[in-house]
Amino acid sequence: MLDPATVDRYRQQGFIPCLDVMPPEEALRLRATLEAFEASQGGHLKPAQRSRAFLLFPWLDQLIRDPRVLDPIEQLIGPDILCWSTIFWIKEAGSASFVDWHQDNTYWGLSSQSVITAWFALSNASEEAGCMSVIPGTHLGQTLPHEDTYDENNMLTRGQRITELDRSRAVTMPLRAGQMSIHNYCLAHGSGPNRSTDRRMGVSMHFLAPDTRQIVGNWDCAALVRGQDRFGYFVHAPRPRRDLDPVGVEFHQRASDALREVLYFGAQQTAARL
Ligand SMILES: O=C(O)CCC(=O)C(=O)O
Repeated sequence: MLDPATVDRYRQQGFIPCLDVMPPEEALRLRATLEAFEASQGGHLKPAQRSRAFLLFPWLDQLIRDPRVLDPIEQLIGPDILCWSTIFWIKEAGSASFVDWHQDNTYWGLSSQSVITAWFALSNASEEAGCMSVIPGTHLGQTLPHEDTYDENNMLTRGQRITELDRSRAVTMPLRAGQMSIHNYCLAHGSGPNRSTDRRMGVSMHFLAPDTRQIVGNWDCAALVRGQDRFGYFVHAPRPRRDLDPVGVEFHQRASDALREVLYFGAQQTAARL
């Protein structure tokens, strides 16, 4: 349960740096499940398996519905909740992968200003390992100009970065396995490389209220994870019963295509249509 001061701070600053979700051992079991899957296919996740994998893996389908994740989200956006997407953010030990400063509302094509990301740590995400940083309050200001760099180490689709930003106010959000941070998707955020000796593994979960519309493309989906959807703007995703359940895999293909369109063309279309 979030106390009123924390809710107030979230509204003003746009983030909650650290919430306990589950004990580290439980999170490390989820990590082991994911790593066993990776090993079963001979290495790492395939690029298409990074996004919307709640359609592929029952453990992730359960995490996006876990009351320990959803109770704080409900306090911030209300009782009816859709999960629009999830993304795995895995930085290998000692890797140069980073996420440049960006605001997600500039390219997700969503009509709401209140979309929330919960970033859940499957391993320890220390400053050394490249945990996330945010610039408090930027969710309330103007959307900042971005450019596409296509930098191969920038984990964002087009290597996006905010062109000018005062980083002196940045706040880091280190987490241990089993904790999560929360941020408004309009908030400027990013993360540095992983200089630690372990993989930095996290999954972001993106929650919105059902009155939100997708304004890019003709079709989009989301999982109804709590309450009711009285609007019907998103097709509801099916739930996988086992890893790579054929029903989920087929739906995931369509969902990934739709998401790719959003992530590549969202910036132009969002700017043109908002
Ligand atoms: O995992 C990271 O370092 C960045 C994640 C991110 O940009 C996000 O969750 O919106």
